[in-house]
Amino acid sequence: MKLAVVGATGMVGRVILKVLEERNFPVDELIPVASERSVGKKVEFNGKEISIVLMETAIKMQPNIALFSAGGDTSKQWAPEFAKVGTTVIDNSSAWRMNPEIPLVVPEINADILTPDHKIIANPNCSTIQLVMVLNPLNKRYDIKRVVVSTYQSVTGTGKEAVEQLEGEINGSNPKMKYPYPIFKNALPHCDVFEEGGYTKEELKLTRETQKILDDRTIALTATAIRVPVQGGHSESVNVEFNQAFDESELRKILHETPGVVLQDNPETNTYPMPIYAEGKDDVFVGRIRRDFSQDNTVNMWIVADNLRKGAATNAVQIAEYLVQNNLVKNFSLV
Ligand code: 2RA
Repeated sequence: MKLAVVGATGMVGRVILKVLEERNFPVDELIPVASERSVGKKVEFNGKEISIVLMETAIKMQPNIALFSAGGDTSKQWAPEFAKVGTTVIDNSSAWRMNPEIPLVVPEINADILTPDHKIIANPNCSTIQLVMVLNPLNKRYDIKRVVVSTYQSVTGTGKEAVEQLEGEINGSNPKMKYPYPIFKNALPHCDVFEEGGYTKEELKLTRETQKILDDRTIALTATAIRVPVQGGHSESVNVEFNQAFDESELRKILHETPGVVLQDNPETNTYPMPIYAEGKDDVFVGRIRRDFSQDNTVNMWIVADNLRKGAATNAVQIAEYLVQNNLVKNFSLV
């Protein structure tokens, strides 16, 4: 398998390489791709130093799969060029997610929609992935009517410069500002850019992507996305109203039995999900489960996941694994 990682030197790109190694993904030839300024640099993969190449070179090498994490503009321009040579692209940007022709996939939920004809596959937004991993089994059992979600998002979601701003503010080194305001000792009600109706793009992604992934436009969802001075992962306070009554112990059992979801919920022992615990793991952690006494058929939950792993790199690699395991990759078969 020839596999390209586009954006190999970025935060998510580096985690993709790590996850590919951890999961022994069947890579015979890794093709790390980055911008002009990274040409000549090398990345380490499976104990080898591999030179970074430019996009044009990578396309000529005709990779079977290309994992993109290089921003929407790069993906818009180059994903179709890879597709033309038969590469299957799994893209982590928002560029293709709402295109009706492009599948938006969380493997545990809807990988079965994938066919060999899908040459560009969209990886959902990190805050969406952890949310739908929990909503999906509950929607199937109790039919979700409405979701109200407030996110508390890690600076790693913005990237290296945001992490450097936080670290700089903590050690008092007067860092370059990535955010419009200090993030240390602060909370910014502003993730991504503001769009119509006073919502940010991040908040609209949660609504639109959730409905597409669950294939259920009847779900009403409103979100408020907040940036907080946290490194290890995104946290979400979620209020879910169902169209029918639910049994709390059954709801817990459903989540406990959902692959990729881990219940962490015992107030007596202060057991609940936290980013410092979720960091570096691939599961989605859920706790603080409690009936909303202010409204019938409604439950409150707290959901935490490492936004660079299950929220990005691991989900993308799991999509690639599904393609390989189901012989959906052109000119490649495991047997
Ligand atoms: C963020 N979800 O956290 C967005 C993109 N990674 O900023």
